[in-house]
Amino acid sequence: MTAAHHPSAVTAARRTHSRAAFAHARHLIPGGVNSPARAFGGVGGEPIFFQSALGQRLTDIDGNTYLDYIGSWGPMILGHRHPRVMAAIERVLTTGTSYGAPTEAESDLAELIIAAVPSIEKVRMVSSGTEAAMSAVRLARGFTRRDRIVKFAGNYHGHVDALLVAAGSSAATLGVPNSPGITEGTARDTLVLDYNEPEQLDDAFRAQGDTIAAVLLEPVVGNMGLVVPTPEFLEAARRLTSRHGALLVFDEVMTGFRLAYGGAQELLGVTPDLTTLGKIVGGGLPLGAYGGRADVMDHVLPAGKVFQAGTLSGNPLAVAAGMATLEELRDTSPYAALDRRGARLEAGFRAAAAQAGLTTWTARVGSMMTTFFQSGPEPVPVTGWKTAGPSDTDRYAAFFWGMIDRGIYLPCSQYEALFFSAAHTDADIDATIAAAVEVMGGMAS
Ligand code: KE4
Repeated sequence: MTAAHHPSAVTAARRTHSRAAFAHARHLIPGGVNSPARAFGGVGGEPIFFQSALGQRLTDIDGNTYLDYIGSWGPMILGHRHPRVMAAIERVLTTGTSYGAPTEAESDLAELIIAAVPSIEKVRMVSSGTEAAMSAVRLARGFTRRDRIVKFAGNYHGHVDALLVAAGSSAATLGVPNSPGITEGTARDTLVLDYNEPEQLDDAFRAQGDTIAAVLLEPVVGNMGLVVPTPEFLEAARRLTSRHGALLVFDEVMTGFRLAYGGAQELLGVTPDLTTLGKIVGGGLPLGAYGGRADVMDHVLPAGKVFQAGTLSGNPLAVAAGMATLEELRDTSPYAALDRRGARLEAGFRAAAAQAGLTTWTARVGSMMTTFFQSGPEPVPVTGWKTAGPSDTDRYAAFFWGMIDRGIYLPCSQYEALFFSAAHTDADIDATIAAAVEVMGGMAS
């Protein structure tokens, strides 16, 4: 279903500069944006252009402020312009921002990542989550000398050719499961199964286990909206990959340092062979990473023969922002407070939907949450793309715009998780719930 247009009538007049900026941008940049997730395709209307942010708040170019529940799609777990992160960046501005040569700071960040993430013995830095996923896939194929990759419908791993098949995130929102430009040859080596259906994994490994290089998954899914794995699913993925000599790869670009300091794998108690990271690990600057078993990572050039490279990989500015962010998370451990506020927000949204007589399914882990709007009489548990896909995206769009009218900036797609930061206060959460009560009340079927 494509979302009907729900431009917020109440405040559209307050976003005249955004409208003009968008009209101008579209002449210069495809779709007027540098990433489709920002284009508001899933909620109709036009994207809002921003000029600044501080803590939990964003300010658009018309001067309107919003409580930020995207946080740059995950990186801003400390809130925008955290003093410790800003100070670290300012220090680098006095020395140099890129050398194309090694620096000690990269080893310091590597040590921090290795100390934090249970599965990582060695790590390589890159410049995005996509690059981390692309590199991990190539490494898994090079290490196992096998071709096939297993991924799951509704999981998104960046715009990697081999993985842009039935992807979640903006690809799912835009209803483009297979992007033009992906060759048959590429897609042939990617097996797409259903998340949380371990019997499909059993069947795949029984049929072709000796051709599978890796199973790649989001250990808690953000990219079809939030979906939690069942223990049986993760157990099957770990057991079957071990038994058949394939690698288990956790894509923790979203969940890394978000759900716990050690990521989803610390919470779930499952140790993958490789982990990809992004977003928080760069503190909002361009930095991704992939790491894991040393015997696997030592196959990466120049230690081994699997090629991977990057001009700006591990650059001082991004490393400084990442270091400061991870040190602050290590020193302050905001996770219990994030979970407490998350529980408050979850209870508030559930109660608001019940009060309005709306059918919804809300899923949450820590400070990641999604309320799925559904069109049936009873809530349907969302366990994978088959139950996420049929969500009522028009209803979600109406909710989104109603919240925009009240200064609450939620993800511009039903198939995304919201994030909130350590800067969000109890009062912010309560104001968000109050807004949801009003908006959902006005949507009552
Ligand atoms: P980037 O290349 O965008 O840094 O990371 C790709 C990626 C990989 N893995 C996971 C689990 C991810 O969530 C992402 C990127 N997430 C999207 C939001 N769902 C980023 C927003 C965007 O594409 O603009």
